[in-house]
Amino acid sequence: MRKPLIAANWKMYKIPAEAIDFTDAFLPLVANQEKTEIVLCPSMTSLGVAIAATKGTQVHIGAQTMHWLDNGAYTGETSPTMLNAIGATHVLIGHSERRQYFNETDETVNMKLKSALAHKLIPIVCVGEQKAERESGHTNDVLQQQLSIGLQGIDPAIATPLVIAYEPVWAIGTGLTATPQIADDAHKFIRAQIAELLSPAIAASTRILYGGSVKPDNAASLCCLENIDGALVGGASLDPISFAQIIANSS
Ligand code: G2H
Repeated sequence: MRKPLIAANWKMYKIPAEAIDFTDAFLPLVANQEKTEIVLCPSMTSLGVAIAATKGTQVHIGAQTMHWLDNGAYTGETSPTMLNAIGATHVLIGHSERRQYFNETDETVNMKLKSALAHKLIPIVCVGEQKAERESGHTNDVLQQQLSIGLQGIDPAIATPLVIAYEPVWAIGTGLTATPQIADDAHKFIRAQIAELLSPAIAASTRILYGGSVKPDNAASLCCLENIDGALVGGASLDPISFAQIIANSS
């Protein structure tokens, strides 16, 4: 049985005071929500206040990225040990905006994933095809490549916390959403790849989230499908009421 997971990706929004305003409004709305794992991924400067504000609640805090090394001369980077030290529990890896604007590759995704698992951070690895790749019929090739490199050399013995987010790039922040059928087909393909690359048991327990213009009114139709175990939500997670509605509508 896979516990549904709904994660908020706040991207480069919300200063610490705004993060606190959010948690003040949001926590009472999800106080009785036991069925879903809820994760907020604020920017680095709001991680600390979000962790303090959610302490003792069932809401977890994750980072939007991290370096794979524990420390070193890497100006501007944040390490897994730093995330551990402040109490972050999850981390997004390889979001398409990181791949597009910050040169992240399947190889760096792989190094980050290994590091996150070794540091007991729950990794949410993002994959997904561009519009042209879908239109030319190459969606599965792209997913296969992202996963085979991204998951290369992962020890199945420590891979159980792995979470994958399928985010078709053409649906991110565009208002376009994959139809439930498109999303479920992609998730099914991803699960089959995980079975091949890691093991059938890990494939069966891995949560695969959908991301890309998830809103309160489309959450139910996406999240109720067999292979969809939750959502990674960008724009609609910035408002506490809308994000709480997505969680309620998905369960
Ligand atoms: C995809 C998603 C969250 P949005 O980037 O990761 O954002 O819901 O705004 O499309």
